[in-house]
Amino acid sequence: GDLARDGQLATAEVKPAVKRPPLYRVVLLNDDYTPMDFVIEVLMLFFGFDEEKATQVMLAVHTQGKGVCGVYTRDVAETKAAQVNQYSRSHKHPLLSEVEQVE
Ligand code: TYC
Repeated sequence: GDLARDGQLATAEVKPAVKRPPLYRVVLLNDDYTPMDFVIEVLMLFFGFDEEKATQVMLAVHTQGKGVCGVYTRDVAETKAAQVNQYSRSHKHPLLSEVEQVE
């Protein structure tokens, strides 16, 4: 907006008061023990994948060591990662997820 005209600062333009929040990846880590079917279930339950897509993501993590499950705002990413880790622990599997900031 034109602040000189608005009677505020002598600056022609200001940023609109709308800004995209920082984004965070929820990453799933491979391990040697968690059953593949359990990983697929987690991906469907907490990230909304259908079975085919969940299988693809699981196999990508299995072969590449880690993989992105989704990209969210910080609170959502932290909540999903905590839910995955709690659910895995409660089922006695070592499956872990982490959160990393998107640069
Ligand atoms: N590597 C596991 C197995 O062979 C499967 C697995 C995939 C575990 C993805 C964790 O995030 C993971 N049973």
